[in-house]
Amino acid sequence: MASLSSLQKSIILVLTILVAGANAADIFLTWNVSLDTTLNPITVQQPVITINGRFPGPTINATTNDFVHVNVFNDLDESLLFTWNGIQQRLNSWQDGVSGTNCPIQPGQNWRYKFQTKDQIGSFFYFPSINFQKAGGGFGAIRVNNREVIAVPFPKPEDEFDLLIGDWYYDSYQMIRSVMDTEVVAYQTIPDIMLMNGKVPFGHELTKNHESFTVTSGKTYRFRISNVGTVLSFNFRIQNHKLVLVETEGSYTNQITLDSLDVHVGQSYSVLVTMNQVESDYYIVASPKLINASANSSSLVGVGVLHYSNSMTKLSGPLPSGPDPFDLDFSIDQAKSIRWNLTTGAARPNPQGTFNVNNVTISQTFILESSTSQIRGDPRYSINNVSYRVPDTPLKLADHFDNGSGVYQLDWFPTNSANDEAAYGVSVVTGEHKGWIELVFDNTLGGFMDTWHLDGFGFHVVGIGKGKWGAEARSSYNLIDPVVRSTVQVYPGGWTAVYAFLDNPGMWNLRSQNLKNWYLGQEMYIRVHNDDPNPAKERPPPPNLLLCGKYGNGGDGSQDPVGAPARAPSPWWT
Ligand SMILES: *C1O[C@H](CO)[C@@H](O)[C@H](O)[C@H]1NC(C)=O
Ligand SMILES: *[C@@H]1O[C@H](CO)[C@@H](O)[C@H](O)[C@H]1NC(C)=O
Ligand SMILES: *[C@@H]1O[C@H](CO)[C@@H](O)[C@H](O)[C@H]1NC(C)=O
Ligand SMILES: *[C@@H]1O[C@H](CO)[C@@H](O)[C@H](O)[C@H]1NC(C)=O
Ligand SMILES: *[C@@H]1O[C@H](CO)[C@@H](O)[C@H](O)[C@H]1NC(C)=O
Ligand SMILES: *[C@@H]1O[C@H](CO)[C@@H](O)[C@H](O)[C@H]1NC(C)=O
Ligand SMILES: *[C@@H]1O[C@H](CO)[C@@H](O)[C@H](O)[C@H]1NC(C)=O
Ligand SMILES: *[C@@H]1O[C@H](CO)[C@@H](O)[C@H](O)[C@H]1NC(C)=O
Repeated sequence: MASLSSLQKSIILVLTILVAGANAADIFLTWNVSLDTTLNPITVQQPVITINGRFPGPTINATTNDFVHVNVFNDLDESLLFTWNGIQQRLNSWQDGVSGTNCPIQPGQNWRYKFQTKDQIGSFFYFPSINFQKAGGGFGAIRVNNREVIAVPFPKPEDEFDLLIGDWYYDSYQMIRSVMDTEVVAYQTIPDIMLMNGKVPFGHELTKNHESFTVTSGKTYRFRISNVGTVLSFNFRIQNHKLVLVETEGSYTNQITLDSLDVHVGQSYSVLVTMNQVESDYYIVASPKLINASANSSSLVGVGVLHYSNSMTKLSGPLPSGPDPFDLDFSIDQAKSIRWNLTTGAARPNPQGTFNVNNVTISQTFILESSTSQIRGDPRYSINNVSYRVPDTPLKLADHFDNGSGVYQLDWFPTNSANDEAAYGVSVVTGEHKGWIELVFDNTLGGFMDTWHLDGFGFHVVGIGKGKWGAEARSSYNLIDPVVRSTVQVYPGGWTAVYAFLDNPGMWNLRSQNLKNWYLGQEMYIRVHNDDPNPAKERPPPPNLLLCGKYGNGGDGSQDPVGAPARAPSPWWT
């Protein structure tokens, strides 16, 4: 057979992709979301948010470009929204499910999301975005698989496991929320326990069941690990086994072999683990960072079991030790070693490196400092001394009907330095459509990790450093192969810089993934607007658009039966 010319090959490739594109599937899901008071993941009685009776909720298993329809029935006694952490909602912030884009789904009501996993692959998770509900459950994994026609840069694993790990409180999320809503001191308690897929640590005194994975000797498995917690970063490791890092939040990474991996709140990673040890049981450990949790006394160390199918051994002995939890250099060095694999394809066959940043023109720079502040006596979290106040009317709705008028004032927020006075604000700033933005995050929160997330886009993580950021730091940026991800950590007293390409018109939430910080105001919105409908046209509102606030039945949003405020009114709003 004659060999094909490169033109013929290109034509075949294009046709194959067109055919594959036509195969995008529709995935229909119905979720009953309710409060379960009998599940009690730890023997303490507490309400847990379940989806179809499950905690964590069901995995969404999609492929690039699929349409996911999720019909959410809210059986809670309060309003609810889900957000799809890392799913970029191309041209469609209407489906993003945060307080600035959607009216909350009222108790007893349902609402159908329809979103596309457009041009994406990778590991993500979803969670309830309002009312501090994430601390009560309601989260679950999202997988976006490669289309058949696009090679995955490693052999097909024997199986894949979702592993959602996060800190958890013995107090109910409602109790913590009410403390934050009504008291003049912020709820200070650190979480009580680390759960793996909703299960307590192996051997824990509050033993219900622990998490366990059964594997076959000699095979390789993919673990999709997410930090679904509220505040604690953790170090993940498997006794005697190496982790081969392959993916993070939609990007294939350089494949590096690790003994352990730090995962910060809101982040997701895929690692490959080969079962090359003697038939036995092994510990799977997630130990918190920046906390003194001695390996075998603290509930804050998540412990699961890796069980070889022919193992007859019962697990005993000390947990495998990890890095010093206070050793930030270890963590920073590891973070810097995670690079984009420039030669592999992802959602499209083009190498990821086709989209590199080494020669881009930056059109905007925001320098964003996270801090705590007292505003009118209330403890709040801020960005540049401004604490976000959630308006009754979603920004996106106000934008659509009235160009934002009456709900927010565009570009009032100081994007380059802290306001000289601590203030509340509805912070919405312009992001230049099709411009590259440089976002610099400074963490002045004291001894706490912070993590940041922007809906709608990926972060090209160009720099991580100690101390306060200054323009000279730019010379240290990695512009060759920065990894692209949706959530980035910022070390205590340090900075992180990212680039993002604002090619996705919409109203996009920029937030701390640390739940308390977020709930108490550490968020803002970037409005990317495109006057020219060509070539990228933002989608019109969906036919089932919910109305609330200014546009609800009440008209002025004060006490609106259709759409209540996204959060319970609290004293400092008046
Ligand atoms: C666990 O506790 C025991 C007894 O207190 C101690 O001997 C052991 O070193 C501890 N193991 C770890 C990993 O800290
Ligand atoms: C959801 O609830 C409805 C009404 O109670 C019930 O008919 C349906 O079977 C439930 N669906 C699932 C998946 O649990
Ligand atoms: C997820 O979807 C892929 C592609 O359709 C399929 O091959 C795989 O078996 C699914 N996995 C699960 C656990 O359903
Ligand atoms: C952790 O323990 C070490 C040694 O006991 C101590 O020096 C340090 O202050 C502790 N840190 C915290 C945050 O408790
Ligand atoms: C990058 O991906 C390619 C497959 O596209 C693979 O062969 C190569 O080993 C990967 N490189 C690294 C450093 O992981
Ligand atoms: C970088 O940009 C400049 C100006 O736009 C251009 O002249 C040059 O060819 C670019 N270099 C590369 C390597 O793309
Ligand atoms: C909408 O608001 C923006 C920013 O406030 C302003 O520049 C623009 O002129 C307004 N457009 C209309 C149609 O009022
Ligand atoms: C934030 O505001 C407070 C007063 O409300 C002020 O004391 C403080 O200096 C401000 N922070 C910065 C970094 O300007």
